[in-house]
Amino acid sequence: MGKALDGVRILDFTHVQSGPTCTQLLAWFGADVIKVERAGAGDITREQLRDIPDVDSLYFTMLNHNKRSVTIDTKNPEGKQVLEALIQKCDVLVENFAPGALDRMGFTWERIQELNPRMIVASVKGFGPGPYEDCKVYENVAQCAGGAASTTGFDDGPPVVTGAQIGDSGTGLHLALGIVTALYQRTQTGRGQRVLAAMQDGVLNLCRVKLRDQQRLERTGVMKEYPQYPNGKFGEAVPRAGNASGGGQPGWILKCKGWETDPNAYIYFITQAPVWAKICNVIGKEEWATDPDYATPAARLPRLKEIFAEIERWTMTKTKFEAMQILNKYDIPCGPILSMKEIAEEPSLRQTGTIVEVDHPTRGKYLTVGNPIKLSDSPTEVKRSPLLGEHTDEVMAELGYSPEQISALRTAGAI
Ligand code: CAO
Repeated sequence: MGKALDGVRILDFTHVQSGPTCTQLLAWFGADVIKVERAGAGDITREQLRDIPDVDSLYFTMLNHNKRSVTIDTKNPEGKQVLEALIQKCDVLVENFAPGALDRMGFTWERIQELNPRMIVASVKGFGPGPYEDCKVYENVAQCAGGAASTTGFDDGPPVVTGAQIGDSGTGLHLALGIVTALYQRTQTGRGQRVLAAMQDGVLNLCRVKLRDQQRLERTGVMKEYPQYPNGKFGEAVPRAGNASGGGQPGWILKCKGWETDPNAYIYFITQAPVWAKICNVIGKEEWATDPDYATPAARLPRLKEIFAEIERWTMTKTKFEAMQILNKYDIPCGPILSMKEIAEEPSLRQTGTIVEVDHPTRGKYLTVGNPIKLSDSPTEVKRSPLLGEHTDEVMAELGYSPEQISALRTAGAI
């Protein structure tokens, strides 16, 4: 079966996490992704957080599936010529170097346009134009500058970053959408264009509801679904909301049976208004369904702490999975707090290809997260990440270089 992006060639100049997540998605959708790395070194993540000596790390392998790897020294004049040949052959160049690095290499937007006017140049940067545009940025910097850290954690503690890599992988997703959109527009215009996804912007986009709350706070001085209400104080900026729901249905994380020894024996419980009477029945507080102090969402808001404490008395008598089973019978929205171990072992995630076991020539078998986006006419087959320079000769031959030329370029240190 064909793939959605069959025939699209991506010159993948990405490294670390944000850019590689983007090009991995495009590869899963069928694009030919040619990853350019420096000979001898490669993407720095190949050697970061290694669990097996001298073997590509899980950090690298889990972000670079379905790609080909070529080594080119793009600062060597002959290496530059190889890169020029690749620019002429590819549809998209994706990069996430520090600001200005591509220009310093001699590949400005103008130069790339000269070489290939259809080329789409897609970049991840930490910040868009403005005071921080020249800064190097990693995940947690973006989380802090994009509004996530100031709104995550508990009110009596410091700002907290989240384990979800919203700065890196989140921005990679944004960039991937920008690229396929630009490819679509190119079918009308015949022209390439620049695509920029700034990590601060990507994080802020994911924190959209917090900017909503900032404006609500400025207008009303209070946010009744936040744990600070009714007894705490609100300041000028959106506070950290602990585990409160970001939406209009109050929720909280509650202890389940075994919480004393299992750090993940918890459930997220949502007191959705339409099922309030069912919640009251399940927890044995039938009278709350009609009591005017509890019967309406507005009446419940100042009593959320007391309500969740009462629900928790019930959840503590059940394991998180028992609670799930009971609550789901009544359509009460809830979710178990799953550990990574539980997720890795979950059979249904294996069946859908969301968790995939991959074999690697030097590492052996390992687990990875497959494509979270499922296309019915373009199924994803997850293929192992390339070894450093594994496809240099193959790609050079496709560019028209003879074996003798390839060998000369290698001797000259260009590839
Ligand atoms: N041949 C020769 N030189 C190469 C090369 C190749 N194949 N590939 C890269 N280089 C060079 C670059 O040209 C650059 O050289 P100059 O500094 O002389 O211009 C140099 O390698 C290093 O690039 P860098 O500055 O991007 O790398 P770094 O490790 O210092 O910084 C990072 C890493 C991530 C902080 C930075 O790239 C960045 O801010 N990127 C944008 C934001 C981003 O994507 N951050 C998320 C990363 S994932 O957490």
